[in-house]
Amino acid sequence: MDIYFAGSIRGGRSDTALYADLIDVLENHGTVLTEHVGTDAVEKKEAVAGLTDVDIYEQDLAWLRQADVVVAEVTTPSLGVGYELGRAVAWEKPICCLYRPSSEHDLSAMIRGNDTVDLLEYETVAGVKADLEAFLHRH
Ligand code: 6IA
Repeated sequence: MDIYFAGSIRGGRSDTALYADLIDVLENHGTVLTEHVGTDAVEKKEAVAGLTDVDIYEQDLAWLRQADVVVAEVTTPSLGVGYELGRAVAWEKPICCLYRPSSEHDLSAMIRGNDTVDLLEYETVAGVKADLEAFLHRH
């Protein structure tokens, strides 16, 4: 199973360690196409590799098209994640969004209001692991 994991990059990197832990869970169930989202200093590494924004956009869209499922951590609001989710909805990909209600950010109505998106509200990776795995097993 090819899994597209989406999480904030330029929207803010305060949840990077959490993304890495979620990616570890997902990797037990398939191939995570977007491991870099949980990597520290992703922006610096990609700048060093000479990747332009056009390269990143085209590669990410190709991976999103290829993915069997999309999992997004949406607590830190991100334009890029919102864009990816809109494209994934249009392509009728199974989508699971993970959101931490204790955060200072209220979840967008564009996510909460879409009943084709599975929304898991959680506080810890250990606490959401079983529900996340159940989502993966359904698809
Ligand atoms: O708007 P954001 O940057 O927060 O968007 C984050 C989302 O867009 C993630 O789910 C990624 O899939 C995608 N994305 C945004 N930026 C990148 C990126 N590097 N590399 C890979 N995926 C990205 C940007 C750094 C640049 C200085 C080379």
